[in-house]
Amino acid sequence: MGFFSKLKRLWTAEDSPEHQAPEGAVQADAEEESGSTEQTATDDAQAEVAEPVAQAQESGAEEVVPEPEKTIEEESPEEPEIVLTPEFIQTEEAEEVVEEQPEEALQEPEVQEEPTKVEPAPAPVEPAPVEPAPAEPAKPETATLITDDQPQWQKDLTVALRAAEPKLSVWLEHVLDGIEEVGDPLWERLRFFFDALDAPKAEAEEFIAKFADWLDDMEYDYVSDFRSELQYRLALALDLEDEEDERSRLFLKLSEGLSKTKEQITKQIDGLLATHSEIDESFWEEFEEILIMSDVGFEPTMKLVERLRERVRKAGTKDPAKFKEFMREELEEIFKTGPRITAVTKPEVVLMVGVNGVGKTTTIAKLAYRAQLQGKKVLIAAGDTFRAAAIEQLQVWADRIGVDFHAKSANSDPAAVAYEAVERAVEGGYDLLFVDTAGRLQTKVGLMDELQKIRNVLGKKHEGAPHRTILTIDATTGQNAMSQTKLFNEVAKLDEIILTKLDGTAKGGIVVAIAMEFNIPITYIGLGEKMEDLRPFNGADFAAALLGLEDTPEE
Ligand SMILES: Nc1nc2c(ncn2[C@@H]2O[C@H](COP(=O)(O)OP(=O)(O)OP(=O)(O)O)[C@@H](O)[C@H]2O)c(=O)[nH]1
Ligand SMILES: [Mg+2]
Repeated sequence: MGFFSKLKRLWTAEDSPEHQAPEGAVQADAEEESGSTEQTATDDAQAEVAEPVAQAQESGAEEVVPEPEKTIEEESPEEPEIVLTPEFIQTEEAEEVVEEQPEEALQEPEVQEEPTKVEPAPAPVEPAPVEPAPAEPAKPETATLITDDQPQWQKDLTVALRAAEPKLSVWLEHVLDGIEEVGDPLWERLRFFFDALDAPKAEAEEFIAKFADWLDDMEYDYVSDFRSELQYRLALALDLEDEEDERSRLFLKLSEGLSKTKEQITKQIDGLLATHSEIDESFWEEFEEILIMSDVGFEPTMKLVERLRERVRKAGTKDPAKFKEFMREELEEIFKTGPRITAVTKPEVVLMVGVNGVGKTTTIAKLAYRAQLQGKKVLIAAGDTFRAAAIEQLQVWADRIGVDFHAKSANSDPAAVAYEAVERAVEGGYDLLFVDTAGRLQTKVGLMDELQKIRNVLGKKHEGAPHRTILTIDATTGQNAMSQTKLFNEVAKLDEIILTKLDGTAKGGIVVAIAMEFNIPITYIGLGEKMEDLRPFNGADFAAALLGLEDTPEE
């Protein structure tokens, strides 16, 4: 992310056409830059770029490529596994669960990029020592220079970028203009773009080389297949995820991802509003029913209704037209959590917990991927030693996203894995260590004891560890999520919750229930299996998307 920080000062207002330096300024700029630009652009890194193989998959960058992965079913048939199912936890039954949940073949999500936002950064031109400019007096230099000896595309691109709205998506539009496939022209364009952003060459080359490797792995050939990933990577690298540009992309994704839940909640609320001319008792009764049916749960529903009644009362109106706005405000309030202390002595240790099959392992991969794109040095540890397949699955992920991996053999002590991993992370100067854990064990008590042991070991080896204990919850389990959260919070003192699989369920109301019942921040939500489908949770956006309202631009 380092080099990209400079991006924000580029192409500033002064650079916009109207503000261009007088006379030959553009030219001059162009010249200065070109000096550095062109040189960089071409030669170096190209060689290493692997040529992605044919088979472009068409669904755009978003498709997950089927990966050769391990299937969970590899477990030995004769050891009837006792699974700690959500139901088990919910009912808090004795200790053993009878049958195993049908395990799906794990899909290996491929690495995907997340769209990042770019901010408009007009950058003042800086005078740069360029090539000996003959006749002309010293000219102010600009980030992007145009020189006579540049190829026409570079001149055109420079002009286009200068005139463009300073947003990553718009810039990318210009950078990729006319490029349809992977190949040297693509790498030259990217190098030119990085140069124009004044990015250190080594970091730019690293970015390009990693991206080329990824394209190769994915066998993507066409821009249409990887454009989204490229934007995602740039946004993370540039720290632009909060930009409006990127936010609207996310909002769209959120709205789409929540479509089933919206079907349940939004449509019903719209129907309620359409059939009531005022907010009266029958309105509230029907509203309660809608919430309960949407998996908000009984108690949270009662609380939410009470809060809304109060809000409506205070507003002194019975007009149903205002109701959604009230509800949005209330939900935003509910989703708000206090500031968190994020400063820790590196490495930051993240312990992932949750019952079987909720998405812990794939979520670790997605988080590690994000962190890695943000320039962090990441280690992931296979603390789920209960099944060999779990270790392999994580290893495949680590290899795929290019982060380091620590494991011991199957059935070894998870606490020992955690101990070694944290030691390695400290000694190796890692920024982040993710520890995966088993979601199934012989007994619930066994699972909880094990988590406790892992926590103790981590804390002994590295102060404050685990710094974040994250519970992953499968949103499709609806109300079971409540008992899971309660149970894990008692044992593992949760710092965060991540809700996965919101894309496949009408039970998204559970997000509201969790937020109301536990004072634990929801930090990410899973909207699909691809890497870029794990997104930071934004309460205001979520509330708006859930209610079918407009994005909240100021956020
Ligand atoms: N549709 C969708 N699928 C998801 C999401 N997150 C995870 N999955 C899928 O859920 C399945 C289970 O994910 P895992 O990461 O293996 O779950 P786990 O919690 O590690 O499971 P165990 O190791 O068996 O306890 C995989 O097929 C994932 O691709 C999501 O947000 N949306
Ligand atoms: Mg797992």
